[in-house]
Amino acid sequence: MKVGVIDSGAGGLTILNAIHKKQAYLDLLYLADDGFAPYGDKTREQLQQRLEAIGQFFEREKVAAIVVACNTATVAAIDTLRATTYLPVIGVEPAVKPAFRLGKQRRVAVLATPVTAQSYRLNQLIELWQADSQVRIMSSASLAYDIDAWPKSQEQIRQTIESLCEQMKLDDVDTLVLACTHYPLVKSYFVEYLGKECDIVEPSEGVSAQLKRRLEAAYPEQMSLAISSSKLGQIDLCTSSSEDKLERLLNWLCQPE
Ligand code: DGN
Repeated sequence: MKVGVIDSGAGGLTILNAIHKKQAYLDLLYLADDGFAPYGDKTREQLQQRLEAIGQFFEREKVAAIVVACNTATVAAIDTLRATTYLPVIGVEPAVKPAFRLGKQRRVAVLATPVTAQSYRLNQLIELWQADSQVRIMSSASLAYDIDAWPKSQEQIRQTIESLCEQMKLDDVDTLVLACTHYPLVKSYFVEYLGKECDIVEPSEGVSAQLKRRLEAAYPEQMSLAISSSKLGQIDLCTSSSEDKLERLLNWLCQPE
């Protein structure tokens, strides 16, 4: 059974990895839509049209489900994708709930792209779960883009993270929610500046579990056969721009956290 996974660049690989770890029997087709990146500076309408086209691409590729491994695309366009494809669609939800479940009266920073940071969906999630915790939503317009340009942007990434972490330290942040799928790729930088005592949460395992539930509901017999087989699924990567970008994706896929 094949599942399509989409992000604007390398970020969705954090979700793809989590899926492959828990559901190695699935074939995964990853599309890095870097020909249209960054998603963070596109309008809602542009992202809706793009996701509709991507839904058609995955239908032609005969996938069984689509994972939108991108917070920005999820908040801006997942409803359009769901309305225009017959395939089950799974989105990313920022790991706000798990962050607040870590304990009461936390000082939480949620870091996202500007589109996600301003979204009704994120603000609603925070309102629902925050209880006594203090929350600061922070955004970066450039970080996801720079991560896609790694390694030549390494110094820029370091500076951006250092300055974001300085602000978090001033707020005594003890929990950081990475609400862009690109950010876990550079988690070690956040750990370096914030220290190990700051909890850093991200949603990849939750998305993988949600995908499993949706596949079991939609394809019960195929799933039970796939789970009981010892088949190792195949991972295919493609980009909407160039071969050069494909090589960079492979770098991230092969790089330990
Ligand atoms: N990985 C995307 C996200 O989770 O929001 C980044 C989108 C972008 O291209 N800026």
